[in-house]
Amino acid sequence: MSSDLSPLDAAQIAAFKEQGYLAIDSIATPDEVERMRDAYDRLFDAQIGREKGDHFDLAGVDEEDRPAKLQQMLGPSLYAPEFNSFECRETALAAARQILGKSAEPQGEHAIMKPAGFGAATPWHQDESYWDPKLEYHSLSVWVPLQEATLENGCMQFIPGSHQLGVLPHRPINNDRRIHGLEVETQVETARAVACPIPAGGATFHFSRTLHYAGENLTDKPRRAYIMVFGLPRKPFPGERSFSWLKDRETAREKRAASAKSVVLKTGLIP
Ligand SMILES: O=C(O)CCC(=O)C(=O)O
Repeated sequence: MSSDLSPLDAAQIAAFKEQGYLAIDSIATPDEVERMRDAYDRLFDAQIGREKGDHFDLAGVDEEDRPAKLQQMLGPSLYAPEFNSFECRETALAAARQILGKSAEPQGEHAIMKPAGFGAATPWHQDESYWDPKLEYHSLSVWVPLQEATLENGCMQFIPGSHQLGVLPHRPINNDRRIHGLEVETQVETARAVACPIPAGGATFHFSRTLHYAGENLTDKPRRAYIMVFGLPRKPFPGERSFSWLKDRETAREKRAASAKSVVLKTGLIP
């Protein structure tokens, strides 16, 4: 990384724009990673935000008496304000502005934790498939593992060039409307997938249409990732579009959010 204000060099920016993904070895110092991990574990141990629908099982039916296979938390900084002061947020924003332009802004943050030993795979998907189809997006995510990310614990994998596709048809995992997580319906050319193992405090970047996946966690330690979303101010989508897979959902998370009137839900950005 060349400097805090220009974290990416020209070759990295060009590669990202061409391939739709990028991996770098460092965006957060070891000391910062340790502080982030402490805050992260505190939030997940207490399942903070669950009653508002901000903590849930992305890959299962999210019932109270079943262990969550793929835990997601929306807006961790709402519950642990120290996330706002971690320097990697500024660095990631600076990198996003190098790619998208100066008007790129933070558009959300979340965390995905794969529990030790049984953390489920995150199926192939495009983030935009989760979002309001009435809006147009020029967005990217910065994914930061808080321990080494490996093939064994579920590092990120990408299909090069897939950011050039439109939004492909998706469905809830296993076609079960009670499950929050989405999977792409069309066949993915997994032989073309590029796995990106990176050290703790490294980062992968992907556009909102880049097809991506993360495998199961087969290790005896949790796989923690903190994810920041940045984008240009959203505008109305030119023309008609609707995402049929977002209709008629019946997730426990949405029910909890509706009864608690979750703030994060209203942002419409739930990758
Ligand atoms: O952390 C994961 O398992 C998946 C992350 C992801 O899908 C994302 O950041 O958009």
